[in-house]
Amino acid sequence: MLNESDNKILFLTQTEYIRREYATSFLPFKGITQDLAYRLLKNATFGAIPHLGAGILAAEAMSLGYKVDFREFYDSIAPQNIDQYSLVMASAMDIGIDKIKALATSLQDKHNFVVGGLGPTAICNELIEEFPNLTVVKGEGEGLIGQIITDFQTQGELASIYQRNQSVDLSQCANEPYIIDPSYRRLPLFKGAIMKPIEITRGCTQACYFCSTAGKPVTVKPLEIAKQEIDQIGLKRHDILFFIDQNLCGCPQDYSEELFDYINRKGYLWIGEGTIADYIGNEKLMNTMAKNCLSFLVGVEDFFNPVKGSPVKNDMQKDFVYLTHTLRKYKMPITYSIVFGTDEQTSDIFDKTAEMIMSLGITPLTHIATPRVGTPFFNQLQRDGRLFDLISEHRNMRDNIVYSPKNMSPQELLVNFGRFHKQIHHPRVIAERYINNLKDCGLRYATGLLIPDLVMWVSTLAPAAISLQKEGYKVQSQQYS
Ligand code: B12
Ligand code: SF4
Repeated sequence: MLNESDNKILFLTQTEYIRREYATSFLPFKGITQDLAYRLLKNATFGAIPHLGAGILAAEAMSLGYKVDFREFYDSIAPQNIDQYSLVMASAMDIGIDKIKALATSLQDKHNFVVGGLGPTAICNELIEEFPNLTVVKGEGEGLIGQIITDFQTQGELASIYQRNQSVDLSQCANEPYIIDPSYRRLPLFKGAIMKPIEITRGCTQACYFCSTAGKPVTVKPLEIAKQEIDQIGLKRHDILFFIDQNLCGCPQDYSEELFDYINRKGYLWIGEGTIADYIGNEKLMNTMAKNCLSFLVGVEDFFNPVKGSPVKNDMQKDFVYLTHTLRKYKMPITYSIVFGTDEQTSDIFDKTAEMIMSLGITPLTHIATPRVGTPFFNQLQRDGRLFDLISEHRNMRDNIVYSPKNMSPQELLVNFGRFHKQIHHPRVIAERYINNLKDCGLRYATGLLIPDLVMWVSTLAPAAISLQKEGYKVQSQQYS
């Protein structure tokens, strides 16, 4: 049995969107100034989004009398600081797998270490084979924390794998008390953040071949519960409601209209992402959504080649010019997610894409196609023997190529990606985009789109340039207008 003072859980979760070493490596200042600049950047952008999944799990532990402390997953923590916790938990995406393995090595034999999230779930069996003392939660963790704590208290040891019998159905979330328990909102990680995460749906209507969520059925929270949760967050004037849903447009249209009307009446700003093409024909809904939206991410991935598994993305491609004009007319501040390095693309994709972006004046969020363990894309690359770099941290979509694309060499992809960024996220181009957006659509629209532009500039251009330099490549600059 545990003493009262032992009832403490350390929860390690990723909160850095832009890894500290990347963001600071190019800053001209050093020491405290560098630290301050990094914090400012982190808090003003996506880096300050707390992990909602971890909050929900913390609520469950707290309801059982446990205290939960959060620490950044990548921070190093002195062993004596770990000793005060009876359980150590960590959440990791695919990118954090190697860090999970390093933590499991350092904690094994001494601590009960429980891991979960998309990363460990995808390689659950491999992990427990390599680390027999490790506990992996496969898939969603709701309801399992209680079971883990009970096993720990009664038997002193944990099973290797915990898994729910059924996946969470958000329409029944009233039966999953931790999802709607607001207690974790009072923890410093959540209270202190400007971006307040909330989820309305789980799953997605599409099945993109590179995505870990593909094929998961969509479930939606009852509208009254969603509104109640928004009220419970207690947003302040400068806070932003961040819908973490993989695809917010999985909500029925009348539901979304009522939800965003409620948000508008409260005067809250919000950010989200989804397959907006599903909604675009509904003028009333679009106007309601656009009113207080600060930024909405739409996955297009490629303007010219089909996206396997996504009928909506392929339809968007066909009518892309109309789509962008219509969304601009609604003053909906959209960033378009674009991916380079897929098997369909040849090296002319960079110039064609840059021309399209510049001619339409849209804001892109660009990534290097990156295989996620367990997806059809990953399995295909593995079957073909095209994965040459298995370091999980290199799957960061920014400055590393971990596989050989079909129609270009990894070097060609990296060099062109760096060159593309020099053009599209050049400070002059960002400034021009900002001024045009300001003139056409006003301050909220322009500022909402400036944030992702700046994030791209910092998070991708700098590391891309650094990595190109490291590799000895010369980036040729070319102008688009
Ligand atoms: C908020 C968010 C972030 C935040 C916060 C990070 C975080 N830890 O969540 C920030 C901005 C930092 C971030 C960064 C990145 N992110 Co992100 N992020 C999300 C987002 C939108 C929400 C996460 C969330 O709360 N989900 C809801 C909860 C309920 O689900 P969950 O997190 O999976 O948690 C459940 C289970 O997995 C499980 N579980 C999870 N952890 C644990 C731990 C334990 C101990 C247990 C028991 C159970 C458990 O229980 C939870 C409840 O059911 C998701 C998309 C999404 N909707 O999930 C993407 C997502 C997780 N991110 C993703 C990616 C790719 C990234 C980046 C690599 C992007 C980039 N280009 O840089 C970076 C990585 C940064 C880094 N430093 O390495 C991918 C991960 C894909 C994968 N298979 O790995 C996702 C799925 C988006 C996507 N569709 O591509 N992200
Ligand atoms: S639309 Fe987005 S969340 Fe849905 S399967 Fe495609 S990439 Fe994944």
